[in-house]
Amino acid sequence: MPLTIAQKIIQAHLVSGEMKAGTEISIRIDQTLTQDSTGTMAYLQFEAIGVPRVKTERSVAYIDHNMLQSGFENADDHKFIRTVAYKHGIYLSRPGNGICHQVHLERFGIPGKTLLGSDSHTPTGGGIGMLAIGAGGLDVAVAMGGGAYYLTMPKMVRVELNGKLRPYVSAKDVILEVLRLLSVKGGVGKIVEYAGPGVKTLSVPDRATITNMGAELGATTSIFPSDEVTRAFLKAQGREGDYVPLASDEGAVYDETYTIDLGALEPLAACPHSPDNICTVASLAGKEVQQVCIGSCTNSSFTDMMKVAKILKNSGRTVPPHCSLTISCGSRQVMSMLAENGALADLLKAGARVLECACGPCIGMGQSPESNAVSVRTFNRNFYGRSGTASAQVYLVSPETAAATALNGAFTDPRTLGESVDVAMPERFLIDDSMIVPPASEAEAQNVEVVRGPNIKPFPVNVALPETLSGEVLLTMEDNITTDHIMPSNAKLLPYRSNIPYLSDYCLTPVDAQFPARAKQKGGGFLVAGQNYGQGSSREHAALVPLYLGIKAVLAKSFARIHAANLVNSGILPLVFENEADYSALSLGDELAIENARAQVEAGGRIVVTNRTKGTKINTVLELSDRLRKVILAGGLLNYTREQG
Ligand code: MIC
Ligand code: SF4
Repeated sequence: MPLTIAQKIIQAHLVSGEMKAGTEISIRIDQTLTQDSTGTMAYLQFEAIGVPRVKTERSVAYIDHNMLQSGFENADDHKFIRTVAYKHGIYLSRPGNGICHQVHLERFGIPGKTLLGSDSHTPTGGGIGMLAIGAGGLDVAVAMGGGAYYLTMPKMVRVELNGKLRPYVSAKDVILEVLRLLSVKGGVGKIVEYAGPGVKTLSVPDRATITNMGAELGATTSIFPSDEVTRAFLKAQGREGDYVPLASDEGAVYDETYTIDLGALEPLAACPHSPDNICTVASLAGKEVQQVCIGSCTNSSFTDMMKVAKILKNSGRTVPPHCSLTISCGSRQVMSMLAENGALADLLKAGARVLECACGPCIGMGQSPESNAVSVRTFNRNFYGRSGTASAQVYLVSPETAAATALNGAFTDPRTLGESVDVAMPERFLIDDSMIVPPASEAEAQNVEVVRGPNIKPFPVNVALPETLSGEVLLTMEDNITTDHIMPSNAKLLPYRSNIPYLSDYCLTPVDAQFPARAKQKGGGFLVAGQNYGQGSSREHAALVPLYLGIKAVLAKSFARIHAANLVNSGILPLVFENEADYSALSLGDELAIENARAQVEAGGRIVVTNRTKGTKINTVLELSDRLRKVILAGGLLNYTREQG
């Protein structure tokens, strides 16, 4: 049978199940990555599993998120990650070496391999032909321990790219167009594969920009073929030996197909507060902008930064006083090359505030804009409040649009700059892996002490599912609630990623400031939500903190993939309304109960929820495999894994 690229990789890694869309499969994981803001928890869970040394081909721990050290907490967590990685066979990419996805693409990614990462933008690896999937930390911990990764076999989407991008239109505009076509929930349960003659016109960093933001479609992952462009990139990284060609078979079957004429695209922007709220940059032209931020795992490659440097240099100008321009390179490799070829000086001359190679403003780690600011970013998420300034309006654009906009302090279509800027892919990148620390040898590892700071608190573990779940509706929410709503992350809160009790006072506060106090006073209860609940990040804190607050089940119209998995891993029931009209019939304070909960979960399928206040019954569906129902019965994945020995 002819196969798609993703199906070929899945087939080669299949541990259980059949490649039938919608059914549960499990796959062997070759590589894992963690970053620090999810990693501390993932390594605590890895320790709890009790496997002494990772069983993957390559596991890498990155430190790139919690970089502002305004107290001891982040530095202590870095030390924990450094020592735990050294002990258990994990490579460490030290703080300063760059953003996990960019560095992984440069130094470790291999076409045809599977990569599981505790970060939702792990699909960046799809740019080099990896099957790269984002997951909660516990799933990554299990994979490090040699366990298979379970997922629902996705449907296949083909995006056919024709033609060639015009000057000043770039990869970011391609993925913004895909978001316009499919929306933030259009990719749930699907893998997006790029194909067609346009593919060869895109470099690996371009492809990685596109697969990176496939996360915003809710897709399981996105992937490009591995071709001569991939080979050239790997060769320039001194890794030609890692090259493997990959393409879909003639006649491979896709569930959906879209066609994009690259030559017809124009510069686009995602408007507040959703990555699929797309308009043209031309339609925003002239709107004043107070901040421009260039970087993040979406757009921080050498070629992106060179284009920005050239645009700024060609203008000969400095950004106007009302507009702040920040630049964060994706990796030490990128920044070193800019330093060596003089482009860094061009950026500084234009007035850029050059930040360290890290996530930085993308996760609100500093650079929160002024009140009511218009902030234009090359990032991938513009969710409400994520910048750290609740009143800010964040737009997502390409590096070219960002540079042109910074120069004028107002939205500018980069095509108005005139002659195009061309940046060739380097034939050789500057290779220096001295900030990557290999793990201790097995013998040496015995004597390595893992150092835990006082900020590391035990994480909550659920109990086996009781016979009856009861409690009040503690919050009702709209569609598209993000994990940034559920567990906000910013410079003030990120240092507490290993301190669930502390974080619990901020849970869902962007929706309702009273929620944590109410949940604590009522001793837990239920959450009610609309479509696509939990979209965005992979942070399992968005499940662990509700668990700590006593949340028993979430009733929603639909769930985002990673968040639903994190809820199950925590033993919280993700229930989907059988009849969407029941959503509006639920009110804050309604007393709900799930009677015979164990028997209902064991039977699978429908779960009946009683509304004791209104005297009604609500039918919901627990769309889980037999194995996941057992996970729920055990009170979460950790209990289940222990039960299985
Ligand atoms: C994000 O972009 O939202 C993050 C921060 O990288 C998260 C991970 C986290 O919350 O630590 C993600 O994308 O998974
Ligand atoms: Fe870091 Fe932003 Fe990428 Fe998340 S999306 S990994 S915060 S750069």
